Amino acid sequence: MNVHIIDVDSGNIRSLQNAIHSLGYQVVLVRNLDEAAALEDAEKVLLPGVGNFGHFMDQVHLKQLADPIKKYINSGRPIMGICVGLQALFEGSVESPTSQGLAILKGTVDRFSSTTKSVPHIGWNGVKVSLPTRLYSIDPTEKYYFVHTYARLVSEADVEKEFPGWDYALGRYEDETFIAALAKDNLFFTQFHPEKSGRAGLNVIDAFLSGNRTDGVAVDNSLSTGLTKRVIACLDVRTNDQGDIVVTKGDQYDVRDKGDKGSVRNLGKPVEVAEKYYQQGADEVTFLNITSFRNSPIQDLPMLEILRVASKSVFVPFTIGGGIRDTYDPATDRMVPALEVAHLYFRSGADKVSIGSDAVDSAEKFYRDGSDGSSPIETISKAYGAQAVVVSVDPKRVYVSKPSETRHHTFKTQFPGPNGEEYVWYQCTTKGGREDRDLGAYELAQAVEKLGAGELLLNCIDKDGTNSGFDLELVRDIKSAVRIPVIASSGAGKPEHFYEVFENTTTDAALGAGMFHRDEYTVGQVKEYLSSRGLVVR
Ligand code: 1PR
Repeated sequence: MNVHIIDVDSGNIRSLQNAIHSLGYQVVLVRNLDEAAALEDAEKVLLPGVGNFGHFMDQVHLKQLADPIKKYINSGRPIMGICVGLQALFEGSVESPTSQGLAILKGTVDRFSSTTKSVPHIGWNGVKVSLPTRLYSIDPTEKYYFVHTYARLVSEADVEKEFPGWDYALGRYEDETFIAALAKDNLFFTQFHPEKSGRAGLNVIDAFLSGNRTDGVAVDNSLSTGLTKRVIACLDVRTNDQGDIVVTKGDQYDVRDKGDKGSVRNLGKPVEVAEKYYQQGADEVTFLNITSFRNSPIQDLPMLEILRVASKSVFVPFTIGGGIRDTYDPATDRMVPALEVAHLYFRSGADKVSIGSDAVDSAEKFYRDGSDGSSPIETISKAYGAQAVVVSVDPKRVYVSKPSETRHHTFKTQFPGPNGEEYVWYQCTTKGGREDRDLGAYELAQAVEKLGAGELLLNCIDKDGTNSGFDLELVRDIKSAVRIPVIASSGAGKPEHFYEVFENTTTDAALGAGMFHRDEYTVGQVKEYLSSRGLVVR
């Protein structure tokens, strides 16, 4: 059977295509009015949406796809919307008040409150389902991957009244309850990404495509399981001296062996390593192309190829970093905007892009001149949504005796410096730690949040590769600076370190590299340990 996907260029649809292929179906893309003619005979349609509601709906209207979609829906044939595809059901969204939804349901989509929690809501969340279960295998004992700032908020008490006749799944994000899925007659919509939700998500897509709406999953049905703690595996990728693309790992960013030859450490092939971590239960996989400041990503086709191949068998979110900035492309002799570079990655299977060096430039410019909407963070965030833009920070510790010695934000450290200095600030670096900048990580975090970043990947050069645990002080300090989620990174050496950072800070996720690459521990062992200590993990 052919499965038709409405493709309005809204983020990563390759993963959805790959998920459908892996289930044995063919995909036909519907990208404009001409191609919409194929909907006349379509049997199953998917409406995936990622990112900004306004961008998504405006594209639907611009490409004249709203009427063909409504016509298809009115014919009674099955359609499944995903993420913004669910939000499109409503009349509009506070995200883009001037853009019109499909208005199949009354009301608008709201924004999560960030008063007491990180927003966007990113990660694996449990759901509660209406009974009897008629939601295409959505299973309350599983967790599903959500990534969104906006949602249809609802109270548990009112949901039946507000959505009469609909089967529904609800998610709870701390103090707020939201619609996680809706189904009625031929309509099925999920706020989560089934194509990024591992086996549990593939089961949902499979049930929809095979028309199996009721398979009566046994339920432990409560709203108690909210967002889990995410464990992320990170692959630093670069070309070694033989010209092969390898996973490597540095000590404090030095990736060369200490011996005579000083060759680049080779810890495996990127796709194989990513598959290994997916099988072990990694909640996300991050690829950092660590030499991209020299090699233009436009020419870096192997990196794109790695993503394309990995996304065929790895069904959890991918972040890709390295070289996301306005770039000169010698092949076409033109400047390629960062938005276009990001687009290449999204089309190849990335869910988020991570911006490192360029974010420091943008933050400095922001403090100097304010914002004019042109920075890569802003342009990518506007088109693909804040949740698709991660800023990767490479800070290092600088000691001072008293705060007045520097204009940067400092705090009192429990680990005084070599001369007994009691205060520290964290200096931003660029180009893989090679260049020091006159900007603190705290100030950077606040600037990039204002510019539209949706998450911070917080490395720490002092801790990288040391196996001595995360820099808890740094994590706490940056968490206090922003409301967007923070991924703690650098220093993980054993499962206890993950527990320590989740218990002693409010970090949203924690990332490990070396300890996994050297096979000292598996991701599964980390999660088992966290679970044994009472933390909720997937
Ligand atoms: O500046 O936008 O082109 O992005 C370059 C990206 O590459 C940045 O995200 C930067 O952090 C990364 N990068 C550049 N050089 C290096 C290097 O190691 N020489 N790697 C590098 C950063 C740090 C983490 C690492 C954790 C965990 N690697 O990603 O995975 O520290 O390690 P551990 O668990 O073994 O301690 P741009």
